[in-house]
Amino acid sequence: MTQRTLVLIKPDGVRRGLIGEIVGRIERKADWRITAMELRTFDRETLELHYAEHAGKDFYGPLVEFMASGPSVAMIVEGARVIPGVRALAGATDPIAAAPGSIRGDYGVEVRENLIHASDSEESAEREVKIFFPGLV
Ligand code: RTP
Ligand code: MG
Repeated sequence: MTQRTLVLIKPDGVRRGLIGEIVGRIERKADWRITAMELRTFDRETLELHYAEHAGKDFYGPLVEFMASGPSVAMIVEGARVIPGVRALAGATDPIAAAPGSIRGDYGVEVRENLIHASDSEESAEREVKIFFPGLV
């Protein structure tokens, strides 16, 4: 089933020079393709909308600050089973619990600075695509 998902390479991934590594893992999956991509420091308003489900949690403020601390890569990835697929490539939220071989498992140590975001459902994907690529239908 063809899906689309919103993927972010977070500021830590960009700062550490891991754009190519992360994009490469996504591009090498059969059938998947990147259909939109932007490198930009996103403003707090955009990030607060994106993380609205976490508003009020203790990690929300520091999370928005971190996400606004430098450029991220936002992209739309389309292809077969891509929503659960990129989540699997990313690994568990806590990089120490994430399986070795996953992006977080291979490169992360901190829960907040965990390199990548990927939409967790079709509803989230459509909501997040509109936030980061408002010009697209
Ligand atoms: P994401 O939304 O970024 O793809 O990650 P996720 O679904 O695996 O994790 P989620 O629970 O949605 O949390 C969003 C992001 O918030 C940061 N976080 N910090 N306890 C903490 O300090 C904490 N918990 C979560 C992470 O950057 C996480 O990816
Ligand atoms: Mg999430």
